[in-house]
Parts: sequence; structure tokens; C-alpha cells
Amino acid sequence: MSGPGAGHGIRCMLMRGGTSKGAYFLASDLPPDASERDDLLLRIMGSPDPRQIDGVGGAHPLTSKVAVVSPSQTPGMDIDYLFLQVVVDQPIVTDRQNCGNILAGIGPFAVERGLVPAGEQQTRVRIRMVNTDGIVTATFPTPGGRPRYDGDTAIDGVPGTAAAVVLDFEDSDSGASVLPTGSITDVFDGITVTCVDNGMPVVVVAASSFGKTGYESIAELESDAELNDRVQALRLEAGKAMGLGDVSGTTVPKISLVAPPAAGGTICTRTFIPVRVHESIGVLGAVSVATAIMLPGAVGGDLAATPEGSRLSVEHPSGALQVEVELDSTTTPPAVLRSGVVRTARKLFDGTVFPRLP
Ligand code: NQM
Repeated sequence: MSGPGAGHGIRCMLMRGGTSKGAYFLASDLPPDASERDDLLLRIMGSPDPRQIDGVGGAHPLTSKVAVVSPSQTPGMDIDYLFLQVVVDQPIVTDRQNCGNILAGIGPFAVERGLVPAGEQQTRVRIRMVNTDGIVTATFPTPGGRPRYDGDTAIDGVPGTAAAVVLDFEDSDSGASVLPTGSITDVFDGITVTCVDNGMPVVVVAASSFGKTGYESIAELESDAELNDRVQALRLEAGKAMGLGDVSGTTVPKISLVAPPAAGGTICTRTFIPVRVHESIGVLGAVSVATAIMLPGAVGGDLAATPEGSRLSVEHPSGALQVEVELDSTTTPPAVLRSGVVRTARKLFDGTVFPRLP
């Protein structure tokens, strides 16, 4: 047998992207058929298995992620980035969500693989995010024509410092409304929420609606069986109302519990993604929560500190994530003009991965 998935090794780069980690592939190194590709990725990552012991997945949703990269056929775009979440303990690979953390590694990976030429000092890559049809420009240092990974930018949730990757989102959801239910608030199971989508479908709910402070540890939240049941019941209802159908087997929407800031930021969050609680918060998850609290009447607006212009600091269990969100408030609901974040990324390993045999 020959070709991808036939028991031979497959070219793969492991990268940390923001506060997540994943396996990055050229689309041309994977089978073109989506179900063959997904079967191969399950075997590469070691799913389904809570420990992913026979694969390169990290046994947590934040370290069981895949990027598939190819030259873009879309005018004005350099690269297409398809994100795939590989569920740790179920045989599921889903393209129903995007990932802004893994996105941070896409520009450097594209340069590493020769898909885009590097600039003398820095490189700007226009990326089409296939999952949402969003557009992002990634800017990162490439002195001497190679991505530089070391630098002095710190992001909460990652030890040390690294080179900054600046991500500017233009239209992270193809112009669709940021309010997928059409309402600024909805009530499910007697709980008032705001369903928002500025790149990531998120249900924003006051932590106090669940009798929580919003400052609990991840372990406290994950071990609270009653809370988890209520969160999942709310998620199923919200998912339907958001037009996502039956979300019992999908990783969206996320549920973000919000509370007043505790450390000088704009808002405090604890986010179910959707079963485990995020160690920090996703990039597009944070952009979406930030967007919600800027919309008049949304859940969280009255809990938030007044942001400094378009810059919001979204607190999470390991610190805070700074996001920029600019809205056009002349329309109803306000339209998103642009969003941006600064992340870091790092090449960890480049080589050949050997999938478990079928
Ligand atoms: O929201 C985890 C992550 C994410 C998503 C998740 C992300 C984003 O931190 O853009 O980055 O919410 O499943 O990798």
C-alpha cells in the first residue's frame, strides 16, 4: 500500500498556537476524502481514548487540535486554513468550530512549508479561515527569511515569552449577524443569556445565574455535576435557537460564565468548551464575549468595566486576553468592523507522524 494513511508516515509539524497545541499538516499530505482524512487523524492523535496514549494528541481538548493548510484559490488570500477539533474520548473529528489559538501558528507554518515567501523582516499572510469563511491577516517576524519564534511577548497561560503574532480579523463570520438568534437576550430554562457569534458561537451567561461567583477554579467547576448538567441542558436549547441544530455531538456553542472583573480587566470569564472548562479562553471565544458585552442590553454589559476605547481585557483562569473589537453602532444590531489580538506561536517538532493502523 502507499499514499497517506496506508501505514506510512505523514509529514506533520507540532506547534503551540497561543494557549493551544496541535498537529499542522499540508492538505496535500492528507487524503482528499474528508472521511478518510478524519479516520487517519483519529489514528494519528490517538482518539478515542481519554489518554490518547497511542497518538500524538495531548489528552485535552486544547491539545487535540489539527490545522490543514493549503494555498488559497480565493482572490486576495494567500492561505486556506481548515481547523479540525479531534475529540479526545470519542471518534469525532469536527470542522464545526474554528480556533484562533491554532490560527497563530498558521502564518509561520505556511512560511516553513514554502507556501508563502517570507519578507525581509516580517511577513504578512492573508488567511481564509475555511470553517467560518472569515478573513484574517497574520503578521509575524521573519528576519533573514525564516520565522522567528523567540521574542519578548508574554501571553497569559504560556510560560516565558516568544515572538508576537498579530492577528487582525476583518470579517470573522462572513457578514452574518453577531446575534444568531436575532435577539439581544434569550431565556432558556429560566436563565437569561446572550447568544453571540463573532467568529465563535458562544452563549454568554452571568455566573450568578447558576449560583456561582464566576471566580471558581477549573477543578471546582468541572467537579460540580449539577452545574455541568445545567450547562449542558442550556447548551442544547441554545444551540437549536442559534440555528446549530442538535449540538449534543458538537463542540459549539461554548458557554461562557461571566462576572465583574477581578483583576483590573473588563470582564471575568470561565468558559465551558463545551464540557471541559478552558484553561484560559479561546481567541475567537474572547472576541465573541467582548463583542457581546459591547452590545447594548446584552448579558454581561452591566457586569463589565467600561473598556478603554476598543481594547478589552477578558479575564480567564490563567490571566487575561486583550482583544480589540470595533463596532459600527449606527446599525441595529451593531456590525463588527474589525477585531484583533496578539498571540505567540512556536514550532515544537517537525517530522513524520506514524498513525495507528486501522
Ligand atoms: O475560540 C478552544 C482554543 C479554543 C478555541 C475551544 C479558540 C478560539 O483555545 O478561537 O482558540 O474553545 O474549543 O484553542
